[in-house]
Amino acid sequence: MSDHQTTSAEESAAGQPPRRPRPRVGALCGLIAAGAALGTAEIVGAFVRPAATPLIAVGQAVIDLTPQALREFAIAAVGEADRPLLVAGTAVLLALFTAAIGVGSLRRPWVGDAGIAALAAIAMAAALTRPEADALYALPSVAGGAVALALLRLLVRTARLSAAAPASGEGGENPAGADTSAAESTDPSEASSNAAGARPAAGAFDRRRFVLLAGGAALASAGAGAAGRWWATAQAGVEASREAIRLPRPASPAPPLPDGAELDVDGLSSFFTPNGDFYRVDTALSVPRIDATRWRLRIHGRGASEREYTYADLLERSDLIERDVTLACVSNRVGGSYVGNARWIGVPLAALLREAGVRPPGEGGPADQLVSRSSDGMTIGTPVEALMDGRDALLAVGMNGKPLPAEHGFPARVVVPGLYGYVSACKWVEEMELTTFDAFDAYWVPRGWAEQAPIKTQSRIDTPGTGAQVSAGTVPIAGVAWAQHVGVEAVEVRIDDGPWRSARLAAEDTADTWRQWVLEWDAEPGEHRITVRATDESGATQVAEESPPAPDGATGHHTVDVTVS
Ligand SMILES: Nc1nc2c(c(=O)[nH]1)N[C@H]1C(S)=C(S)[C@@H](COP(=O)(O)O)O[C@H]1N2
Ligand SMILES: [Mo]
Repeated sequence: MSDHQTTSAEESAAGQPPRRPRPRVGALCGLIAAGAALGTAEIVGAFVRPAATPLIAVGQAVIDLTPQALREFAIAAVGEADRPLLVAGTAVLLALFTAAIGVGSLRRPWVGDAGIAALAAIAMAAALTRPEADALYALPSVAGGAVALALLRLLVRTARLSAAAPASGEGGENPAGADTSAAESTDPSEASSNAAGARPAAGAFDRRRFVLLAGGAALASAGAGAAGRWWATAQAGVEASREAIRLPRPASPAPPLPDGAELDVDGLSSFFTPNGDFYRVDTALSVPRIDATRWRLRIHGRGASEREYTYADLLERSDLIERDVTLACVSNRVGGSYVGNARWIGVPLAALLREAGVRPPGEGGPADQLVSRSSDGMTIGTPVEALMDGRDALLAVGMNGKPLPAEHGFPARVVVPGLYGYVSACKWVEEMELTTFDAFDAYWVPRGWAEQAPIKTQSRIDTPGTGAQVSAGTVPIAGVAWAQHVGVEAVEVRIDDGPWRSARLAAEDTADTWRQWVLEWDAEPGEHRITVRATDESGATQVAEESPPAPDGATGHHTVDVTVS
């Protein structure tokens, strides 16, 4: 064996200058303690309250507390990656912080205690302030914090005391390392030179014992993590039960898609958006996994006699309908992707409300707002009048022939033609309360979004894409246009500053769905800007004036710049 392989324990045994643990050992202690905290919280959370694990709870609190402007920016900047980015960002901050407290606690153990207590308190506060929180939401953070506290102390003591032992009581005489820590805190770069052996009184660092302990702890945390994942798979039992559900044939099926409703153009959105491609917008960091056999929907409030429905109640009803409805998000930018079209199966919401004795305001009913609440505490406020005015407002259970995917609200969600998702489309809905707009502000309203928000008429160019290089000659320009519950009457396209030309519209499915359109363009070489605008059946044409999504939906024309050669 060569000399290069001597460990520090062997070095000290060989009488070489003993070492004090380096800062990076402290950092490692901190990181391992953090890992153990997360692993512990993960496994406790999995069995108690999955949404209460620290990364999820803190990330969720960040989502709810982030000022709207910043949120808009984050969504614009990173698109749908904002969710993983948020979790990763939280994890990185946690890693940096715990590494720092690990280093600090090498000389001042209270730094570790205080740091971890602070982290656990933050995680606990974040979990307990979730709208759906109960006392058990504190448990993952408390358990994780306790384990981290004990482990960090143990690791640091192993690194410190075993290091101090051979140096005849250095640790006892100078427990806080007062002079050394003062020197090192003024100049961090000095710390590494000290650790490199300049300080003679420091003891050797027993690497073997430390590695055993640290490795064991890391392994145990990973094991806890794996157990958590195993539980997640066990929860996929919820997924299996979802897959096994047979949706009944609706009493009123959707009429067949008319011929010519779907154009055959490369790059054009398909008429029906497959479930796997359907945009997803919600505030949930962990998708609620709800067992349909235990799910209940409660309807109550002003002017309503309380009613409760099970999932089976819904499926057994004789008034199930199937309808094609295009869903859109208010935060969709002009030309954006937060819009999709699906064939939904559900119970007419008006029928459920009538069963509860609800009358719309137009008939003298006392409630003008229906507040839907989801299992994760989202609140969405919808005008009762719109729900009962004859449109196909649904409590949906099926999406494109399948039970709702978990991401899209299983077991049941609301779908209302013509209203943006944040004022209608509550996923994972468990409660509907009849109230008034005066009496209650739903989730997004105090965050700067309009109380009521019908979907604005919009059009989008799907192909060619912006920045595309195309060859001169005939180029199909195609896309989709929507004016839910009103209907699209015309789509026009303009090249550069030329005249508006009528695009060919695909056949209309219903006024509640988007419509594809195409224009054969005789493209001439050069740089060109393509602009689109739609006119709805009320005769209103999309305005050119650009306004941002907040507070009630973006306006402006979608444009695409292309190079023709
Ligand atoms: N529980 C819950 N439901 C929700 C939301 C949410 O954050 N939580 N977001 C709403 C918004 S803003 C939109 S646009 C639609 C999006 O539905 P999707 O994700 O199925 O496309 O869901 C609505 N329903
Ligand atoms: Mo939305």
